[in-house]
Amino acid sequence: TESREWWKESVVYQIYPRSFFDSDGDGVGDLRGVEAKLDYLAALGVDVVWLNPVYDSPNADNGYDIRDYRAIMEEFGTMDDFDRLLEGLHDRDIRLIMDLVVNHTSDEHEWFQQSRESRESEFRDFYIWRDGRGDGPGGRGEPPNNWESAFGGSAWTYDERTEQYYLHLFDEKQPDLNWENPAVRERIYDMMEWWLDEGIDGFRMDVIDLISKADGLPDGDPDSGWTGAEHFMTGPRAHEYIAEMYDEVLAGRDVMTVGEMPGATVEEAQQYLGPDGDGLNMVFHFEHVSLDYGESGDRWTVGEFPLPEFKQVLTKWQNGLQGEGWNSVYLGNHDWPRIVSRFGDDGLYRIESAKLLATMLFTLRGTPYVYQGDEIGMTNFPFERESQVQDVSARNFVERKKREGWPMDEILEVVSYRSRDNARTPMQWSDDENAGFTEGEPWIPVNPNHDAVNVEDAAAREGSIWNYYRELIRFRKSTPVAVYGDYELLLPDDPDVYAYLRTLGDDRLLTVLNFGEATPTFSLPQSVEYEDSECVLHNYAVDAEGPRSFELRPYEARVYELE
Ligand code: TEU
Repeated sequence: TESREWWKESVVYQIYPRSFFDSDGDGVGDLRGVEAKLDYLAALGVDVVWLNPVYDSPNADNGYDIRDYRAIMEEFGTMDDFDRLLEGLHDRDIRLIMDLVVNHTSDEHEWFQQSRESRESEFRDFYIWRDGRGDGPGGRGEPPNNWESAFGGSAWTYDERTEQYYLHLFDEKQPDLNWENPAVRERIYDMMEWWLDEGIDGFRMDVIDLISKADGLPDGDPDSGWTGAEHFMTGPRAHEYIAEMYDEVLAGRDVMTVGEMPGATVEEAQQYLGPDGDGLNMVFHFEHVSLDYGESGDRWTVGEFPLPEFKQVLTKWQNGLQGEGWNSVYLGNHDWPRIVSRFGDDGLYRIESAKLLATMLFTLRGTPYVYQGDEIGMTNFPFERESQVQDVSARNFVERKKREGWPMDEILEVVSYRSRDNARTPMQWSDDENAGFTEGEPWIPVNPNHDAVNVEDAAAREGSIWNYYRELIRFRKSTPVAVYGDYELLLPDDPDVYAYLRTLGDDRLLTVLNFGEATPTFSLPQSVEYEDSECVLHNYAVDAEGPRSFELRPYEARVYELE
């Protein structure tokens, strides 16, 4: 049987501090702003906060380009503010996990500054430097291989000073660290220990499956969605490094870890996690959130989103990690569009569909992650102008398409669906100016729908999305089968309905989710027998009859306890 752990029973709430709450009127959210909302988090009932990067950074990628791992970004506050926040969380029995970004640093990090100084620098091998290929323009040669940056363009940038290229899988201001170098690993482990000694409760590890690059850095398949990926997603020594990190830093500490892994398969996850695995607790895999990638194989074309495939992917992970690890359950975060806009309906059925998605998050097997604002059903941003696009990856897309001669309205159409900015607009606290997020000028525009979609309204309104999240959180806490129950998919081929059963001893939970506007009839397979049933969660009024057969309303969600 599954071992009982606090991080399996927890609900995680993700805070993107830049957009959460601004305490000092400079238009940027900050640590004191999070502190000011601690009672809000406690009222919602979450157990763990995951804080996106708050370290000193020039913000080429909003904090994912770290200049100093042991200092707080000035805009966000001071180390004192951090300590106060941590204390305030712990006082409320809420744990804190921090983003650990160690695939790369900022090019302004002292290590890189030294590394780029000369080929003889003791920090040279902290990063990945190579000569260009051939003679190329100005004698620099072409980039050492054909790998692409996740944000578009070559993954290599030429540096005049020492006449070599350095590798960056993300922006050119995010040079990749060289994990082959034991001195790099040692510095990282020291830094992790330093933060754990500060009293934090774990890490969300940014793109941690990318840290090992294949020997010789061979060219990648140019037709894959991310050229080079097969040579750096779970590269040859990824498991070894993570197991080492576990032994050196994490073993024996009561912390929680979740590795963000853009390329991870179930089999790889089993090894990162499982009982004989590398020691991580959870991974964020990308399979269910990349199903609608179009013909480009990445997020910049829009494809189909078939429910049977979605169910099949989630089911593969539910079953694949049974006894072999533990799932993280998420539908969005700061890198994806708003979940209700993407998987639900942000118009007529915004409330119903937001509740349906929440029902799924809290009744699958795994630890649920709630991204700030999803608990009030925040939606994508209505982009109208190019100047509204801020995210580095979306900006690069806009520039690329402009060069290709695309009309701006077509570019903005894709951006509206895809840009990470959608999830980064300020948290909507009230219907006041700037949604109560700041007294100043917000760093990114507030969604105009804050007049209707905001915390103040939702918290006071019976039947709101917010109150439903609260109910779900309480439900999960008091219902062991919702946490530990085995998972079984029902009606795999049903194109409209996602239904599954969770079983723990004599306890059974049946979840039925209607993913659309159609009104299909649900029929519980005869093999599932029960004497009595009670509908314990629902987003419409439900009659007393059992779940044997009933017609579903648009985006209807029901959870039954079966006896
Ligand atoms: O994201 C990793 C990642 O691969 C993507 O989701 C990325 O946002 C996408 O490819 C861009 O189009 C993590 C962080 O969550 C993200 O915010 C950072 O930008 C990225 O790593 C680099 O640190």
